[in-house]
Amino acid sequence: MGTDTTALEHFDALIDADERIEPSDWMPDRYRETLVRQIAQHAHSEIIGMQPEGNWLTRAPSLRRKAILTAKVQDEAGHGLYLYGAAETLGTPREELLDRLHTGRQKYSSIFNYATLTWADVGAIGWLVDGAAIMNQVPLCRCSYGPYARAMVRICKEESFHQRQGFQIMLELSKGTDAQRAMAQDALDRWWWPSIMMFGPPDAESVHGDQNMRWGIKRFGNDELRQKFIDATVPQADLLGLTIPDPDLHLDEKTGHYVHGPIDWDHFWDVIKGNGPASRERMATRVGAHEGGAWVREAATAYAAKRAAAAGQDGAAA
Ligand code: FAQ
Repeated sequence: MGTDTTALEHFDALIDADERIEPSDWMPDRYRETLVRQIAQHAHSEIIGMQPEGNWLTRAPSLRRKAILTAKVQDEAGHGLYLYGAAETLGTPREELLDRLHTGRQKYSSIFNYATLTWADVGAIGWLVDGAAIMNQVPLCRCSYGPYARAMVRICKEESFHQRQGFQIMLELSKGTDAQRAMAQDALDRWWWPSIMMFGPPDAESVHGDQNMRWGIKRFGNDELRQKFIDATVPQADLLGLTIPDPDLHLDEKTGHYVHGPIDWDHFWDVIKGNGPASRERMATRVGAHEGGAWVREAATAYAAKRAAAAGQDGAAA
């Protein structure tokens, strides 16, 4: 008991001093659990998030666009890798984390439950989804858990490139033919509300928000980040000559913030329960890819075991 109290005091002191908690440090079980939950869900989002854009790799409008999109989708796989690695430092193996995803015990971001119907959706995802991801994730570079914070630094740099490529697609379409402008507007119409839902429920309904802010995992609440995103994005939509599909959206001159209309939170909760337009397809594809890749994992494990055995023999002979 005495030891635990001292350990807790040390942990609290590190948090109060805004220092990093490292894997070898003692930490409260709830801190560990919430980090495993958040980092794993973040990792799951990155790898499931490869699917909507992966859908357009074979139909990109030019070789240049195809190369850029391929690089982006590969980056998302890399983000998953860094994040599963960060989650594993908390003591839960990757196999277990993936099992939690595949059996529906852990979530992935609501945003990846929508279909990509046109090429403009690839632009809208880069512009809005990566834009929202950056707004949410830059503060995570200062997260109190060291391995997560460090993983986020590189992820955010790559997300910036993703956002720019998406905006550039939207810019080209919005300067194009009537049909291209209509395609860009249609993509904005379908991706706007899901993008602002990505930040999570309103603060009043956030389950983990307050505690995670006290622990320095989150630095801002869901509503504040959503507001920052809206404030940054409305002028970008103006520049594109596109209309945000919210008739109530207006600038409050006094606060300098945009005021948005009501968000359909019933729809959000329904989507994260697995009833989004593409939810079943996403999970079936993910589970199929995992099962199809079993031979790669078996071969890698067998190779590692053979090398370890050979090293053991060398050691015994020496
Ligand atoms: N979707 O109490 P809170 C990306 C859940 S990566 C699904 O407020 P918290 C890059 C939440 O888990 C996108 N579930 O939760 C990319 C909790 O349920 P639980 C992913 C959501 O943790 C771009 C419940 O609701 N980013 O886009 C969502 O304090 C393009 C109550 O919520 C991250 O994961 C949601 N949107 O705040 C890739 C960032 N929102 O777990 C490919 C890290 C909430 O108790 C292509 N995560 N829930 O069952 C975070 O910052 C936080 O976890 C929040 C939620 C802000 C997502």
